[in-house]
Amino acid sequence: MRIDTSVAVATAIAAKQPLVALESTVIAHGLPYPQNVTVAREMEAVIRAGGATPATIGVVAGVATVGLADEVLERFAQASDVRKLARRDIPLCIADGAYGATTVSATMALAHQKGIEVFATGGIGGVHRDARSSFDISADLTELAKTPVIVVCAGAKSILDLPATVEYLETVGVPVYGYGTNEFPAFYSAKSGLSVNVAADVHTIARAWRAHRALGGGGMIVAVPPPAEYALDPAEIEQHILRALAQADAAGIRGQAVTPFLLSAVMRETSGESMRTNMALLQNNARIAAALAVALAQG
Ligand code: PSU
Ligand code: MN
Repeated sequence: MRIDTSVAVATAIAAKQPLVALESTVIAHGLPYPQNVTVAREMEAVIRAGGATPATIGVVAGVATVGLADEVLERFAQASDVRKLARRDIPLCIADGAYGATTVSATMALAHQKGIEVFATGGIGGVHRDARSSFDISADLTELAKTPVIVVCAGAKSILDLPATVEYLETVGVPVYGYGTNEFPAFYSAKSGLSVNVAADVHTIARAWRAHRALGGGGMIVAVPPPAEYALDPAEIEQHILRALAQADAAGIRGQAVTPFLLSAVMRETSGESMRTNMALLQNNARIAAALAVALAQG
């Protein structure tokens, strides 16, 4: 299978320099224009400033691409014909010669093909609140179980059943480390009431990662709380989330459309405040991912 790389990404891979993968679904289906392309560029800049090479991943006219060019980022941010790709959606996107934005699962799969071990994003998918009846569990979790990539994120949004998500990750053997915290962050807020193991710094994570890999482990989560000055009140967010869930239910939203629907409904329900939190934590995660990639490259 053909996987194109940008010159910068190819050069960094050849020289064994640190790289950080970035997803494109957060651009195409997670945030509105133009904030989506602004934050995509800011994340790339933060990673370069941290001494690593950013590799934003997507499928461009049927070609899996690691290191999207800036004009392609712009297209992903604006176009309505960009598919949302979980791992299982990549093959048909390639066969159709279509455009596709990669979710966490698809980004991990393609990053791993190029040997990239660190990936920064906002929130992972997980077990949905109605999973007992809908069976809706994100493919991100099964990908984390098998594909050796470290996902630096702010936990997951509480549109999901966070306790069930954390339990699932334990069941399938995914280490979940709170970055300087023993609590799994709930994206907008640092607190979820769920305990995880603490990782003190990137060097500790790098050592744990080598041990995990030596044991044949798959993915790992480094969960970073949102920067304190941008964190929002969990009780207030819950009210917005309940309204978003009710809207999704009333509209009969199912399957792949559920997460993008809930994300935009929560965005509508909350003010510009939640957008600022979202952008701040994406940048913060990119910064920590770059430091981790540098620590791993130092051996
Ligand atoms: N959560 C967010 N923002 C996002 C996503 C999740 O706060 O943009 C995106 C990611 O790409 C994630 C995907 O991999 O949604 C999960 O979708 P699903 O629940 O359909 O598996
Ligand atoms: Mn789903």
